[in-house]
Amino acid sequence: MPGIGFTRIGRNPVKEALISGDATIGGWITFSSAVVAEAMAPLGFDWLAVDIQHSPVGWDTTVSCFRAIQLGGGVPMARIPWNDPVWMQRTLDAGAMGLIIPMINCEADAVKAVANMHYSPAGERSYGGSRLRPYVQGDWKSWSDANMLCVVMIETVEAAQHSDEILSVPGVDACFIGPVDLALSMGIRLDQMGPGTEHEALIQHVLQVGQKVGTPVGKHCNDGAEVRQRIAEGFQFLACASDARFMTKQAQDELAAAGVERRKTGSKKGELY
Ligand code: 3PY
Ligand code: MG
Repeated sequence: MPGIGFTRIGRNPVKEALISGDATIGGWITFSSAVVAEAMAPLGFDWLAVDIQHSPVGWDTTVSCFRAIQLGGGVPMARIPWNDPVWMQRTLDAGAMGLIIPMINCEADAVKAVANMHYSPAGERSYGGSRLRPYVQGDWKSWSDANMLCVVMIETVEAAQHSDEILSVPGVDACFIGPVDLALSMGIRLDQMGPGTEHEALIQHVLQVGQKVGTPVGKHCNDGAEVRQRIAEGFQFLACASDARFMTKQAQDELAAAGVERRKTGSKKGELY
């Protein structure tokens, strides 16, 4: 009996799209649930990131989320807790096809991140039992070195000031602006972001640098309307809010539609999650 079979993974379509100059739209999994990841995966996101940095997700559940995303036809990614070889190498082995790496503040941080995405001789990744290996086309080492997506986060003033060096490091596939940490690093309140602010000027500065050096720029967006606006501006790697934001917003809307005035505990202006 042949069984139901599985699809072999050729190229990483997110990496290909970015290289072609296209925009990609991702979803953000904070609910620590493979069932949520499975529900999100077939909806049409180009990639889905499990947020290991800012959610209580455990290791086994992270693996289950990657499986669920893959099953639904999405590209599994993760935002790891730190620019650390242990997190990077374990998360890649667990089945991520790309990593979003927080707090990359200088060229050396970016060089370190890239090194841990690649096996020797190009990098410093240790070789082990990677979960995706049976699913890819061809030789695992070559596939992995060519297809893992390295996305560095620009989320401090220092990072924005060094964005030219950071985004010029070979192997940095894209950057992803974290607007909230960027605001905190500027010493401003979260309601001081938006059009006409210094915060927005820094975001646009990073976009211009990315376009100058040829590295795609992304951002975590509040909602679909912002994703659309940022794509029109030239951003290419956009995350649309989060699973938690979708659920709480819908719940609030439905309660309001039902005419129920209850506690207002939902996200406030400037909060992504
Ligand atoms: C931030 O806004 O700081 C983020 O990390 C968003 O993902
Ligand atoms: Mg952040």
